Amino acid sequence: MRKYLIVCFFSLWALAGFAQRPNVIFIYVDDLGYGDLSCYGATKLHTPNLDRLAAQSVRFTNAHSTSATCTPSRYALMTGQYPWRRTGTAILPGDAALIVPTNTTTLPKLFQKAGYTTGIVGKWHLGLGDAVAKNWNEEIKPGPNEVGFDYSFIFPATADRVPSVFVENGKVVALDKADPIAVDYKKPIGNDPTGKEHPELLKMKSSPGQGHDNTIVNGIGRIGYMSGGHTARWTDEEMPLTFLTKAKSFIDNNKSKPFFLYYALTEPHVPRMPSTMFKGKSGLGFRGDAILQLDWAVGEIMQQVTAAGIAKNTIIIFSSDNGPVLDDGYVDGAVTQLNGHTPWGPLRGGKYSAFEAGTRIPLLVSWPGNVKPSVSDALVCQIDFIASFSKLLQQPLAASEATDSQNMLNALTGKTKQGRSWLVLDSDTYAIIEGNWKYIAPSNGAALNKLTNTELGNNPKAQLYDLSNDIGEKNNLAEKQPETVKALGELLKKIQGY
Ligand code: NG6
Ligand code: CA
Repeated sequence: MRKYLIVCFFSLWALAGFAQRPNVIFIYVDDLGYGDLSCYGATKLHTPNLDRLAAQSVRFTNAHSTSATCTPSRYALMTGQYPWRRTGTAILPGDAALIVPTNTTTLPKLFQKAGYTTGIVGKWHLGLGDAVAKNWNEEIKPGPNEVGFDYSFIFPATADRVPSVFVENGKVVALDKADPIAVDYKKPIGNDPTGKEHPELLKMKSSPGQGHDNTIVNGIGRIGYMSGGHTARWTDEEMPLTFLTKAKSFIDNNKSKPFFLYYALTEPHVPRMPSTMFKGKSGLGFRGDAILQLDWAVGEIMQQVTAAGIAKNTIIIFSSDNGPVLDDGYVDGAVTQLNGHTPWGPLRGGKYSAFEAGTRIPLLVSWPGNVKPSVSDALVCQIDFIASFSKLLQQPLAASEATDSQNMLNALTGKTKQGRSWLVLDSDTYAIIEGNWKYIAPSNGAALNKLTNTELGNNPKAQLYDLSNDIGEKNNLAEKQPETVKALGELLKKIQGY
């Protein structure tokens, strides 16, 4: 009977035209801009490994995260639902509870259902446990393992937030029980120095007014306070190798059966504290160095996949969770050593922004033998991976599951340049792209994020841009095209259910 089922299963795959179920490695980087890679036109920075990946990929020029910051984009990627459908999906503190319901269909659960082994290595930022108050010294759950990952090696929130520790399958790595961890985002705890009181102890200054001056870990002021867990605290310079080693072992351990690896690198998010190998290498300050470092990690993964003999049958996807930012909390040379580099490429705005640079991000999809290298301007979004993989894996989704995800498999694999007809984006405000039109809803939010020097795209008046000839969103056509404004405003409301 079992044998019969197995035969049946593989015949289905054969019917679908795939010899073997492909492995999937999804490489997700943090705050990398549309113009940050040489395969996307950067000339001041050279990212040869991503160039190599791009040369075997569909390279997307109109791909988006749903949101201009991390938590909501990752929520959408995991659940196939717009983050604004659920409250509490904005940037999370490091002690937040898990925001992905454990009974929701998720991208990794879909792979599990299809018989894959699933793993996450890297940044999580979707909360842990049932409540803010939690014991970091016992098993912490629910977390990634309860929403679809068989294996997890993560840090809880962001590299600039406490607790600055790794968590492997729910347990803090290298924790000394005699030195228990406590975390507080409201008031100082323990006796560790803070960046505010002891700036002389910092190896990298925090930017004035940005608040990265609480507990010092590894000579860097963080957001939030932690005490204890001294042996478990990470060393930023070692982080890339730590994650890479875990990702490589996951690949090695699972190479003989289909696997899904979500490899979520922290680069080039702050604090940028590259390893010695990359410090000063880019000539553009630590942000540039961090980009070279992530490029190197991508090359290492590609090499590992080749060495394991699975390159042909492995899909590698590369993307970023939101657009670029220079000064996001530390004085690290990103502004002063920019040297003419344009992380946002031809786009306006950046991280936090309703303008295109907030959410239009690099996206590469590689699958040797199955995906013909090309450039695609199809409108696609990370929210679509779950529906697209549901198609590829032949694991149908019920109407109530991943409700905002659209099957873009043919666009993602380069078979068509027809993508979505519309897409809703969020930052402080909402925007919708339909065809060449981009509508940004009126907002009373600040026009400029003064701390990061980012144009946020907020305007009390409606904005309408024709992206076919104004990708830099300079020419607001709202007054000239009131009917288009009205139609897009109504479409947005309809999608949002108002
Ligand atoms: C912001 C932080 C910023 C960064 C961001 C999260 C301040 C002033 N700024 O609130 O440094 O941590 O949150 O980035 O606190 S994200 O990519 O994870 O969304
Ligand atoms: Ca981010």
